[in-house]
Parts: sequence; structure tokens; C-alpha cells
Amino acid sequence: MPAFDSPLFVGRPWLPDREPLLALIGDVLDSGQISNGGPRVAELERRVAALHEVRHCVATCNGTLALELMLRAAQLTGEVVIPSFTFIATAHAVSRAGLTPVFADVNPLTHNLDPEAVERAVTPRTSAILGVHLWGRPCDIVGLSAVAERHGLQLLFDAAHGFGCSYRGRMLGGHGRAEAFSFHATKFFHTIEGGAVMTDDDDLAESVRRQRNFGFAGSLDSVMVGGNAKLNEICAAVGLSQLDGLDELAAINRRRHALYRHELQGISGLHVVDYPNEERSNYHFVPLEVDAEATGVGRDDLLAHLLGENVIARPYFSPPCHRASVYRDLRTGGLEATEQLASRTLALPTGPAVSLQDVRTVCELIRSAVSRARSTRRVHHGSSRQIESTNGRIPTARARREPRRDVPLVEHFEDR
Ligand code: T4K
Repeated sequence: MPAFDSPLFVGRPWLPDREPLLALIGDVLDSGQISNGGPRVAELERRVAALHEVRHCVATCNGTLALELMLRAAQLTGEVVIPSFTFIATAHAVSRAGLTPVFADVNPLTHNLDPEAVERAVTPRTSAILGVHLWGRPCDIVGLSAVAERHGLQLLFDAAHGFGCSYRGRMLGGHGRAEAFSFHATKFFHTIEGGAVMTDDDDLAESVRRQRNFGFAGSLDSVMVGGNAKLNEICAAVGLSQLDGLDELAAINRRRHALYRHELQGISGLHVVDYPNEERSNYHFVPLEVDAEATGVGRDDLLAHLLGENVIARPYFSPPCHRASVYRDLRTGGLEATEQLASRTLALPTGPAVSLQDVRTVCELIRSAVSRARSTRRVHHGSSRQIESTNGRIPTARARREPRRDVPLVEHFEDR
């Protein structure tokens, strides 16, 4: 029998009270305007722009198209430096905008682009840097800006995970020339499918608005090549119904994240990636790094074990983009940190659908997997495999618990 009767997911979409949402959807249907620039999309754009303290929020039908339209609006050429440790959509959006992605390494501590690696990846063909605020943790924007300035490059961001997060006190959305968000069902804030470009740049915003609607500029004359990337009114209503509850959602996520850290702290070789204390964060992801050498269990074995218990953890972001068949032939710099993180990182289930007791159970599963692996360490000799039994003892000094790091228990772990 698995530990959980029904599966526990990483990206379970959050939908607040159903009644007000159904009423809102009813209003949309009654109004007869269900797409093409209706009032709900306009209201959503206004409120989301205010929340992120930017002049423009241009909503799109998904995050990938938000990225692609943003890159096209920036009128780039040649190469764009991006991380490989990200969802494949980052690289695809660059390619679909007619540009060449060049993968640079990330900082192993922050999981975000390392400015020095970016600098090494820049060539005379480079026109931009596209940083990714992975897990909603902001990039080193100051460091990347300095590289961009030195080489005359544009700086843009994939902020797919960054809704409601800040960098140095300023909300994401207003950094670099523009930032693209995902409002996909699996995200902190969602419109089922959706996304947006946020920016303070009037020209870039106008270009994205035109591109998402066939190049129309407020009349039937198409002034540029455009397509259809509009968000519809029902999806906008789904988004509107969530906006007032986002602080509570972040608090729910934060409690789960803190509990995971608390439960797993001190186990040598396991590290729950933290969020910066000084910033606003949505705590939407619980990324766990698994050091196979120190724990005796590889990420993929741990994943298989959890899946068997109905814990649907996700090996984000593996394979990294440069290992995807479609990008294997591209030029890359050294990607050591990327390779290592892609082989050891696991996103754990969280969010309102996961109770605090669920979190405790998942942690118990992880703890017991590690302690069993440690008592049966496998030693590889060439192609033959020997089992080294330690009779249930914790075998090495490495396996002992580290002194507890100070994980502040800022919340009571009441079960909600
Ligand atoms: N840039 C970055 C850095 C991104 O992470 C993404 C998307 C983008 C750009 C592009 O944005 P979009 O064009 O997608 O707006 C998922 C999402 O589909 C994707 O949006 C997301 N990143 C990526 C990190 O995760 P998969 O292939 O892992 O999705 P899937 O279907 O396996 O779902 C993940 C988990 O969520 C599953 O365990 C089940 C659960 N789930 C999912 C859905 C859709 C549910 O419980 N209910 C649901 O309705 O890509």
C-alpha cells in the first residue's frame, strides 16, 4: 500500500471559493463578450500592473507566447544568452523569435544565471541577456545589468515563476527592459492558461499589444506582423477571482516550505532551497537538492521511491535545455553547475492541497529512504555491483546529522 491513497502533486492548481468564481463566469457569459479585449482582461491587466508596480501589464494566452512576443518587441538579432537550467519554454521562445539561444551556467547556490558565466558567453553576435527568476527567486539583477551595460546588450527576464516576488524591495515586472510571466494552471497565480509581459517601456508594451492581436493598431489596419495571443474573458475571470487571496496563498506555501526545511534540516546531503528573507516571495516551489554521494541515494532513486508512495515529485529541470535533442548542437560554455543541479534537484508537492501532515509524511519517506540507503551502501566495481551491508548502522561520519542550522519557525505549524 502506498503512503498516500491519492496522489500528492507539485503543481495542483489553486482555485478559491467556487461560488464567486462561477458568478463571475456567469456574468461573462451573460455579457456576450467572451474574448477580444473585453473588460475582464482590462481589469486583470490594471490590477496585476498595480500589484507589480509597473506601467504596463499586457496579458497573453500563455507564458511562452508572452516571452516570444517580448523578445520580438525588443527587436533583437543574433544570439541571446540564457540559462540552460530552466523549463524548455525559455529556449523555445528565443528560437521561435528567430534568435539563437546561447546557454550560460548558473550559480550553484542561487540556481540563477551567473553574471561571470554570462560575460564569457557574450560574442559580437549577442544582442540580449534573458535571465530566469527560477523558483521565483530573483536573479542577480545588479550583476547582470553591469554585464549588459558593458556590452551594450538588452536585459530581459523570464519571470514565469515570479508573480508576487520582489528584488531589492521592488516587485518583479519592472526590472530590465521587460519581464514575461506565466499564468499557467501550475503557477502561483493562474488563469488556467495565460501569461503577461510587464514593463515600464511604452513602446515595447505597444508592440506586444499589437502582436497579440494580428498587428492591429486600434483599427482594421494591420501595422505589423502579428498573431493571436489574446487571453480570453473566462480565463481573466479565473485570474480575477484569485487576486484577493494571494497573500493567504503565499502564507500557506510559506508554512509548507518552512516545515519541509525544518523536517529535513540536518540530514547531510539534503538541502531545501530557501527564499531570500529580505524579499517578497510566493514560496510556490519546494526545490530539494539531493547529493547522492552524501545521502547514498540518487535523486532519481528517491524520485522513484516517492512515486511509488503516490508522491508525484517532479525532477525540475531535468534534462537541462542544452541536453534536449533539439539543442544538443548549440554552442555552450561550461555548464558544470547546471549539470549538477539538473541531476540532483527535485520539486516536492506543496500548496493548499497538501496538508502539513502530508508534508511530515513526505519528509518521513525521504528520511527513511536516506537512512535505508545509508545502511545498504552500494559500491560499484566496473560493471559488477556489490552490496556493502552495514547492518543498519549509520555507516560513516558523513551520514551523521549535521548540527541543526537555524531554520526560523516563523509560523506555528497548525494544520492549514
Ligand atoms: N518559463 C519558465 C521558467 C517556465 O517554468 C514555464 C512553464 C514557461 C516559461 C512557459 O509558461 P507557459 O507557456 O506554460 O505559461 C509544467 C507547466 O505546464 C509549465 O507551465 C511550467 N513552466 C512547468 C515548470 O511545469 P509540466 O510538463 O511539468 O506539466 P505537467 O502537466 O506534468 O504538470 C505538473 C504537475 O502539476 C503534475 O504533477 C500534475 C499537476 N497538475 C497540472 C495541471 C496542468 C495538476 O494537478 N492539475 C493540472 O491541471 O510543465
